[in-house]
Amino acid sequence: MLRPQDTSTRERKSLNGLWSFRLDADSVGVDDGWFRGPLPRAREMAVPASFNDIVADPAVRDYFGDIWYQTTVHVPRGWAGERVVLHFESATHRARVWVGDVEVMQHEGGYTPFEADVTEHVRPGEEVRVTALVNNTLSFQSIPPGVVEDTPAGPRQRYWHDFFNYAGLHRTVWLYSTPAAYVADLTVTTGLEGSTGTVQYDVTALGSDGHEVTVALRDADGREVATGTGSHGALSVDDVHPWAPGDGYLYDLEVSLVRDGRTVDSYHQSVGVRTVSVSGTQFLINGEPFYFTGFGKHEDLTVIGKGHNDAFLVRDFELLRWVGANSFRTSHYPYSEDVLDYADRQGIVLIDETAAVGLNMGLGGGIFGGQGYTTFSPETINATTQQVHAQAIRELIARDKNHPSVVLWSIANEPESDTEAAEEYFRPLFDVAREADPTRPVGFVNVMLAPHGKCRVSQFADVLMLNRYYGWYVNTGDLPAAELAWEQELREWATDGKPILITEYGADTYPGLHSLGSEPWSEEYQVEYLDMNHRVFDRVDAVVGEQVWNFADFATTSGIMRVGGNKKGVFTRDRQPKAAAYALRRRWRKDV
Ligand code: GCB
Repeated sequence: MLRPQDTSTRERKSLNGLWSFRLDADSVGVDDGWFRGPLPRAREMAVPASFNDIVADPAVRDYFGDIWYQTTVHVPRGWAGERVVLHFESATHRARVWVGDVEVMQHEGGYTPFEADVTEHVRPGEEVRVTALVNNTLSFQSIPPGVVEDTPAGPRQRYWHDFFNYAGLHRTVWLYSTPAAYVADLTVTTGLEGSTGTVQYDVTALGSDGHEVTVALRDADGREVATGTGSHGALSVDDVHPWAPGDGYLYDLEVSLVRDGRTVDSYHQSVGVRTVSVSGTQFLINGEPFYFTGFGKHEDLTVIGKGHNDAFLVRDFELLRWVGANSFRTSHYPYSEDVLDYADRQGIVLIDETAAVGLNMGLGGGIFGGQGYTTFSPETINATTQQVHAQAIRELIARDKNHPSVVLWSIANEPESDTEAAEEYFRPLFDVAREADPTRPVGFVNVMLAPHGKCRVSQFADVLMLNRYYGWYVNTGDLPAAELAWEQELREWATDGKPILITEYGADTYPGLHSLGSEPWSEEYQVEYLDMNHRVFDRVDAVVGEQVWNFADFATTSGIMRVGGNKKGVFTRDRQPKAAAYALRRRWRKDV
């Protein structure tokens, strides 16, 4: 599925703004036909945004179940004869959508796009009603999983990931047009041979019998550097300017459908010419060893929750550059496509992760220990979940395959991985990822509970991604002991001969809390904790990167392990630096 865009043959109209909104705790809306007219007894709600922190009612914040959104849109007059498509960039965690009285689509999964051809249900020049029934309940068959437990005080949603279950319409909703014959999909892969770049392309066109596909590649100054015909082929670029970390150089590939000399459809794809590979314990970008510096992040903001915001997008990337980060992981779900597009342009390297987080009954919300369930079983995470997970992997790769910034797929964060059931569950999922994208390495993020020798899933991974909290969750406050234990574990992993990425290490830090004795939670401790980790990483050659947990403080469920959320941010939730930010800047930036 291609992201909607305006071109010489296409137009799009954003449906963002204030929508009618209503919770439906008893799930009566479908039977009562709420989509058949103006949403009864509705209030207004911002799109894009999570609804949770907007309404001044704790019951709404923690609500789970059915949620209705509705708006109307004028279909442009000029779209007569065109194909009209309704496109949601995401709906968390699932949705059913009606146009007028007709249900046009359903989608499972809260962080990837979905769309429907609605040409037959709209009339250019007229207004049409769009109604979305969003549902944010997590179950053992959703990604991420959760469970609704009956308690004396009523049903309660439980889940095992350490961030607040924000929900709603977090990203743009589009109505867009294409010609009846259109470019439906496009896959681009690139290569480098000395100063020559190659751009392989594969176009899927629909409704296009008798049309010819042509492609033109232009450099950043708009100069045409290569052309081709046919739905697939390889272009060669002399004196190529590669895409590289810190140098987000992009070419523009224009794909056209041509008939009788006339361009019927045109679509533009940014292309960064770069290679990614793993060789022994090295991670190579353009054939050069790459060392990741950066963070695990979240889409998390005050008031709008997981709603996308361009100002914070730019602010966050400013801070990444300021601190010397060259990369981040889209922990723990696919981020807005605006983030990926921006990372391409800024030359920021991404580890792109699915929403498979919390598949581990040995932990929950920062707490180690049994959560009262067996992780993999017919009643809990089972074959159905595995199918949903496989689909989440396919949708992530289908959406993000053409982004040069994405160098590695992470198919899960900290799942149970030390059991036979885990091995059986994950083996086919690695195949799914590799089939969907043979060009990028694939991995998953390993948890401390499954150390080297016990983990049965890391055998399938091209890169070892480790989250470790020596000096925080273990050896708390004892950095010398932490340093010994951490180095010992890391050296064991290094015997696997694969690159090791430290995808999480961090210490909760209350901004403004100081302690000469460098006690946990103080800004001094966070600095010393990071220093200790860096000494360890620098002594183990197989370590190819360090991503601190977390870029910024973020919202979580309430619990005795959290003080107003997770405070492991190097920046506060409003994006101001803690002392650790300056320490990282000194390590990561060679120029200051
Ligand atoms: C982890 C998780 C992350 C948590 C973090 C923590 O290992 O991957 O989601 O927020 O630990 O702070 O406990």
